[in-house]
Amino acid sequence: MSSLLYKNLIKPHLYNEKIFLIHDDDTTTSYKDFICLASQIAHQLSELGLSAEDCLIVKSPKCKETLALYIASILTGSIYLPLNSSYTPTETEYFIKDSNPSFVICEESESDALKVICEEVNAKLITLNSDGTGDLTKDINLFPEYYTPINKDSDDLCALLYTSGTTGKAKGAMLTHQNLFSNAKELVDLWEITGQDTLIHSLPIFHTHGLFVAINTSMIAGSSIRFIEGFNIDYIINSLNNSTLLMGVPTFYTRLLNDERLSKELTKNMRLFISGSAPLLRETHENFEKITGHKILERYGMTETNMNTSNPYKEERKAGSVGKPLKNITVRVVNSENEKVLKSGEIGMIQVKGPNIFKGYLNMPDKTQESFTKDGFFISGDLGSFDEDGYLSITGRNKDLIISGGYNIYPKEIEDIINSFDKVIECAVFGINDKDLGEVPIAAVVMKQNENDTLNLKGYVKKNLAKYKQPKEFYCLEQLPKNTMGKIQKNILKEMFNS
Ligand code: MCA
Ligand code: AMP
Repeated sequence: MSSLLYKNLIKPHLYNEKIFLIHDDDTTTSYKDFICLASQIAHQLSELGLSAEDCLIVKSPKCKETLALYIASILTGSIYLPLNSSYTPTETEYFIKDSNPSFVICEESESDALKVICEEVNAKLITLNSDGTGDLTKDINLFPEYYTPINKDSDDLCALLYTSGTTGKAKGAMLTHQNLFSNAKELVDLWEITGQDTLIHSLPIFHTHGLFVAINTSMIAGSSIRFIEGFNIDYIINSLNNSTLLMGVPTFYTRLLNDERLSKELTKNMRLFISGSAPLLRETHENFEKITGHKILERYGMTETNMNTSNPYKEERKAGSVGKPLKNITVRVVNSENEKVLKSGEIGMIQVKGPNIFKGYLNMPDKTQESFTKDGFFISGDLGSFDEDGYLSITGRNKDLIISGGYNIYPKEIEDIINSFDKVIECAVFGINDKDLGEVPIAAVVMKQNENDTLNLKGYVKKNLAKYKQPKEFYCLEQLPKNTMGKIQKNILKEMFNS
């Protein structure tokens, strides 16, 4: 019995002495030792009262122990909820109250701020710091190194990942063992990932990309991972020689292209460069090929669906396209008004169906229902078209979303914060082009008479929002452009500020 993820990610490695993680300081952790650590953490949390079906919030920094919490969650049958470690306490409060966890793991420096919130929902707060110290690991060696896994059906929940809709209110996407396993297995087969691979892992591990795409595929294939804390260009450049795989957002590739050390020679041992989470410019694709000889493989996914399409490994990888639907996944482009399936070349709404699609949004049956068509397709909110060879291109979005360096930013959430500042009448947050991050958010603000107080406004925003969501600039305007219905015209603002 056990679970699909246990059988495929954990069990094969119980006695595997092979290197799993290569750390920044070049020390290593074997698969066997990593799973022992995860098992000890599972024992520790079970002893403290974690049960199968409980929600486990993990907001600790990227380190071996944080990753082991994911595996401990699979062992204990709990529901793993990773959170961006840079969220402010105000942002975190919403997730804690909405998901009602029994445990919250955070850095020591945050525990005072989160304590009161955890008490309100009766969640236990445990600390874990970036160097692996904290209450979680203090006496970890006292616990047994084997944990008998809890049985789970394929359709049981395994993880809860928050993502926002057009309303700006974050919704917990419920993901099952089947969703995660089927998708990762398909990617392993398609991208031909094996035990010979070494992946450069420089993404955060609280999103689909860095956690499920990167970690699940590596563990299924038995690959090694260079587990880097953040995007460290020197470390990455130095790793290219003795690695085979890189998974990144487009910013990784534009930053690599800006580095004079990037060359054919440096990347000759690399097998595959993969990009996703945000649009990869055709120009980046082409320049990368010119300098390295490698064609970046672009794929397309969402939190609710994992990966939907990918360019092929062996056949043509097209610049500007996110490739073809994965095996067993149906992707169609429809006319949003009459639901008619469109022909190649015609642009419409992208809809997806398959074993990868999530179970629904936590405690939001209406939102869940609205997100599916009558015949069971998930409505992505992305616009695109197929070409004659069956390759999909994303041409736009039907949702007010800014993607900055691969992080999704929902303007409504930022506008709500700015509008709650007492000197603001109204505002509009929108994305402008940025060479490094693709897009960055900026704000156009109408202040009350004679109250041009952007300095205090910035401080207020800083206190309430994670760094990546904070507008890079605040512009005070006398009024915002509006249409006859009174709706703010963000397209005009974008034109005004996109120099
Ligand atoms: C950092 N900053 C940002 C971002 N990252 N601002 C806006 N957007 C960002 N993404 C801020 C920093 O706080 C800093 O502010 C300044 O910008 C420059 O920081 P820098 O050190 O250059 O940035 P970094 O730390 O190197 O980070 C850039 C990054 C990072 C490596 C691109 O953002 C990143 O890892 N992005 C990946 C996100 C991801 O994993 N997305 C997958 C989502 P200051 O200078 O003022 O201090 S999953 C998904 O989308 C779907 C399902 C899918 O298909 O994969
Ligand atoms: P998330 O909120 O993290 O689930 O973000 C999913 C969204 O990221 C998708 O709906 C797309 O809008 C966008 N996205 C992901 N991959 C790509 C890609 N390769 N090209 C363009 N947009 C992408």
